[in-house]
Amino acid sequence: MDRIITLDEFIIKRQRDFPYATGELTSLLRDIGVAAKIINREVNKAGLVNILGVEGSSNVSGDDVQKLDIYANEKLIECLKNSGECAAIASEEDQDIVLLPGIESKEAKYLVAFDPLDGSSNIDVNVSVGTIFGIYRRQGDLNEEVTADDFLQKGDALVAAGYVLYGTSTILVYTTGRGVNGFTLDPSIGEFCLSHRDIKIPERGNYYSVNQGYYLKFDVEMRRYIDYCSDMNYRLRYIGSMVSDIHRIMFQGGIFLYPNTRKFPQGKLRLLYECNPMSMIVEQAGGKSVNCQLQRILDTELHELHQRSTIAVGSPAMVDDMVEFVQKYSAITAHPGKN
Ligand code: P6P
Repeated sequence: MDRIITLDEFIIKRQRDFPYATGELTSLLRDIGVAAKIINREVNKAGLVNILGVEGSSNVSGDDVQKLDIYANEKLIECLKNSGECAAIASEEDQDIVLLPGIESKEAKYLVAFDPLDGSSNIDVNVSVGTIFGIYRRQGDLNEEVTADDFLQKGDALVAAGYVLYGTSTILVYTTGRGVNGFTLDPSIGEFCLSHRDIKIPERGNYYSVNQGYYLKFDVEMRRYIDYCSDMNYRLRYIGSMVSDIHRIMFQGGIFLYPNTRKFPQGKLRLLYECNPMSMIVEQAGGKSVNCQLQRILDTELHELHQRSTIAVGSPAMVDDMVEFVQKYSAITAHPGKN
């Protein structure tokens, strides 16, 4: 049996790969790991909330029962204050950015964007949910106060990205731009342990992941591609949690699609803290990620904090197929994904 390598140990060992690294990113990633353990504890007993007291009430121990995504948001913010490396946060749960108090001896160089509990409506029916995070470096003068504009960076500027999947087991998957590694939480020792080294996404797969219920609301070119998936006997798997659906694709191959619909003409998912981090992870594992205008997600200009985007992400050969269909059935000229 391989020696146990904990997330902390792995992060510190990898820090040596970065000549300029001074441990700041290491501290940030470790803060996120701590928050993930705390969130995991609450997610795992969510089903008990109804025994302990419904949300909005106080439970048997007198604590106010919170919606879990608010709880997750607060825990991530709390933990990210620890290291003093994070200057500000952008969260799906907060309309504006959240400035973090500085620590005397520190000059916080990083910004963290996250969706604290993606797919949280699945909680009530005991289906997996996830946390998505992306870490950017502050540009410009560190002495200036952070504004929302500091977050308006392309996904290619991400220094690190990751997700935590609270499923049959809890796994943290992250990249700092040198490959993708997965760590499974061992509750018996309270540590994330290296379980999936150097993840590589299959070139192709037999799964496609899209909300088929919107089929008639998709553009004709997307409907033609979905018909092709069905003709190829690909299996439809759609959990309603982006992290869960993409995690399957990371290991079994496939393509995840959230195209534009009448309700979401720009797409539903958020570029800053959903599409960009997940796209960095997939690309680092050898996959591709484009929007339905065939532009590479990580090249997409960000104009506002909660900007939405369409997305087609997953096995490179399957994203290429989708691009071909869209080109063939529409007048869109390709902005080819990363070669
Ligand atoms: P729909 C969850 O609400 C989420 O943001 C993603 O995790 C998921 O992929 C998508 O929305 C599901 O949206 O419209 O299919 O229910």
